[in-house]
Amino acid sequence: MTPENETPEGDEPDALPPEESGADEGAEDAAEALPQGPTRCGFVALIGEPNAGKSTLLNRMVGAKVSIVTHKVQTTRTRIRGVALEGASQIVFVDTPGLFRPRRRLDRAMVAAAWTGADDADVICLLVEAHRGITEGVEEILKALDERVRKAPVALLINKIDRVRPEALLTLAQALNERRDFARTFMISAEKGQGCDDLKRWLAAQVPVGPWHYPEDQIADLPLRVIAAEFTREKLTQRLHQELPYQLTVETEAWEDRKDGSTVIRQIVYVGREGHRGIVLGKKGETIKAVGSAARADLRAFLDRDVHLFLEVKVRPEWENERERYDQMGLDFDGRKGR
Ligand SMILES: Nc1nc2c(ncn2[C@@H]2O[C@H](COP(=O)(O)OP(=O)(O)OP(=O)(O)O)[C@@H](O)[C@H]2O)c(=O)[nH]1
Ligand SMILES: [Mg+2]
Repeated sequence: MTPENETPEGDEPDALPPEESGADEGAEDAAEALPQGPTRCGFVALIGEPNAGKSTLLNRMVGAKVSIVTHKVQTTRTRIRGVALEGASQIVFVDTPGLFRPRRRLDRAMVAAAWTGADDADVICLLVEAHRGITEGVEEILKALDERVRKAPVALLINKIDRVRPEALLTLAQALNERRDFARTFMISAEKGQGCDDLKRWLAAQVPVGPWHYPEDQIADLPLRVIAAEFTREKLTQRLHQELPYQLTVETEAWEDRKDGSTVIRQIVYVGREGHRGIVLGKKGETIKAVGSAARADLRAFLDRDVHLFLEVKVRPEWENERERYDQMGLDFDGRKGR
């Protein structure tokens, strides 16, 4: 990944003129995609209850799978930045862990990371699930928004509109707008795409004028080894039941890009108990084998190269209380702030 703050062209892309924006590479139809007017760049935080569809939306906006998605709550554990372009705007979407009432240390670190994402954003998008409406969790988030967000505009995104009848949407939008003065309300389906183009165009106009933070072809700002570990955690979460997905973590231990064009990745799955190790391995190692091949397929697509993935499962009873594990995830051990 390319370091942050590296600009797409030279030192002063402040008002990136079209002829310096990569058009000179050749293709005539590239002219159509040239940024119009001064460049813009800013951070858009996606917040909401667990499972609201934040990561699904980030991936749609970026156009690639950057953040993992499962049908279970509390999938995302840290802030994940995905970069999207719209006209002359570079929009840095910040996916955050869901906001919920934390119980354990890991929960506290996750919720702190989510709020840090919101505090640092130019625009905040609050996702509310259309079919669930104003839950207790949504109420709490609205209250917290009132208390801590004063400057940044907050847009309301009613997500999963494919799951409800249109009449219900208007009532929900009205009720939420009575509760808070949102900068805009969008009805979207992050999964199916409805409303997402409008949302992206609007956000592109909201982010401040300024140079792009990332090179034109960068889509994520997260170390590759973390993305790789996340892909494996997604597959584990999809296959394991009850509390187990919440009681494990995955770390990339070794990464080797070989001359033959392939990459060798070694990862460790940390679990809290011996019994959990057996479940993660599965009968004759079937579960871990299936997880490995599904994760490898995602990694191949993401890296666009052949991948050899080796997974090891280790019992580490205290992993949730080890600072090192949080550092690896980009979380603050003390739950004060995120990355
Ligand atoms: N029907 C429908 N399902 C959706 C939509 N958007 C997301 N989902 C599903 O909702 C579930 C949760 O999606 P995620 O993107 O992981 O949600 P999240 O807000 O990132 O969840 P956490 O990381 O746990 O906070 C997944 O099963 C998605 O496929 C949508 O527009 N319509
Ligand atoms: Mg998520």
